[in-house]
Amino acid sequence: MSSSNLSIGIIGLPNVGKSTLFNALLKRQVALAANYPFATIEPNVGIVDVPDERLQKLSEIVKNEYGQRKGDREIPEKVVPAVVNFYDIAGLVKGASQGEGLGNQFLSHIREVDAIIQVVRAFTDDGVIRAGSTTPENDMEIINTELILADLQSLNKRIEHFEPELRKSKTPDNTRKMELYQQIRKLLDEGKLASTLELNEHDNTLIKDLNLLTLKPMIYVINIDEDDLSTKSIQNHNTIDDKTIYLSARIESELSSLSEEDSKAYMKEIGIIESGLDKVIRTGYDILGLQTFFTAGPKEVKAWTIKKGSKAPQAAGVIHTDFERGFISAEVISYEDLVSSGGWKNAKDKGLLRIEGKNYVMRDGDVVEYRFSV
Ligand SMILES: Nc1nc2c(ncn2[C@@H]2O[C@H](COP(=O)(O)OP(=O)(O)OP(=O)(O)O)[C@@H](O)[C@H]2O)c(=O)[nH]1
Ligand SMILES: [Mg+2]
Repeated sequence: MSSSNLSIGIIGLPNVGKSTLFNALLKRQVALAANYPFATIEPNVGIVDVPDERLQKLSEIVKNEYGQRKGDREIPEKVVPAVVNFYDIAGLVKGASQGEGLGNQFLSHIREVDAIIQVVRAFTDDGVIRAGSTTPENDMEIINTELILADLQSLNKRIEHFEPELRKSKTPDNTRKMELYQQIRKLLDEGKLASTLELNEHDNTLIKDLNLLTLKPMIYVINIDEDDLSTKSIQNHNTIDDKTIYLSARIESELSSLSEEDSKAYMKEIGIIESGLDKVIRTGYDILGLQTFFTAGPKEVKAWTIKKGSKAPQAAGVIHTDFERGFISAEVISYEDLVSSGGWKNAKDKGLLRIEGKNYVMRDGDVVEYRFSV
């Protein structure tokens, strides 16, 4: 899946801290990537590990079962986390949908990503110019309005072209398409994001080619003052709204260049409970509709990424296409069961290892071994 990593674009008004956040993500990656090749595809694209404590635990279990070392090699030889691509997209200004600034170019960059992080400025710094907005709420409105206007343009164009086509070919799908176009246009006209419409899988495939910006999953990162961190991060921790993350991009940037130990001590000092970056990455992974399964052995402990709802053969196909074609069965144990048993041997004795067939729907944290024939 590494060639087709899902990607998250960081968007927002100019000077809100997008690049500061992006660079913090990359710095963190460089600091972590001792045993994993760090890759920047382009200056503004970074591949970032998804933090997952379970990898560490699984490695310990593998060590217990297979021994600490084999010759001069440590076991497991490799630990490979799941990854997500982040894109640092230049600032979007009011009027972008009308070509203001580098409007169309920015919007086309946003079109390429699978999900969006919208950075909103809530820090005060007279030294940093605010581009066209005075409050965080206003920031969000400006950005969302531009996305909505851009989508309205695509949609109006589409409806115009689609009308004659529908007259010629009134299939159920075509009729449904037009219905959806109209419904979404109405929402956008009311200033709402297309993502507020609940769509089933089939509806989604019907309108997929429009590649609407406001249909993409989005989270807000509120870039707050250092002084507000302790209160807000606690509030945030308890909030049910998991689509909003409060952090200070500047502090995250400082933290990401510290050793793990120093970073923890500093976090404690300023009252941060959880790394803002970790939260950004995990939430991003989650809104992309992704989940993780693991393979674990002496050679490699690895987190694999699949869409929620994937079945066992599809998941096998992420490892290798042969695995999907020749799929026979999957030997599955949940991460929790494996940890509580302390290893496969015990788990097997307790009857916790399951053999699952081709209709098994994968669960997050499944530890899997595939049987296949080619
Ligand atoms: N005080 C404070 N300043 C910040 C924070 N985050 C970013 N800045 C400053 O704001 C300025 C702009 O930050 P960038 O990260 O370059 O902003 P950007 O959103 O990438 O801007 P564009 O790429 O121009 O759209 C820089 O001078 C940063 O140092 C923060 O959390 N607190
Ligand atoms: Mg920038």
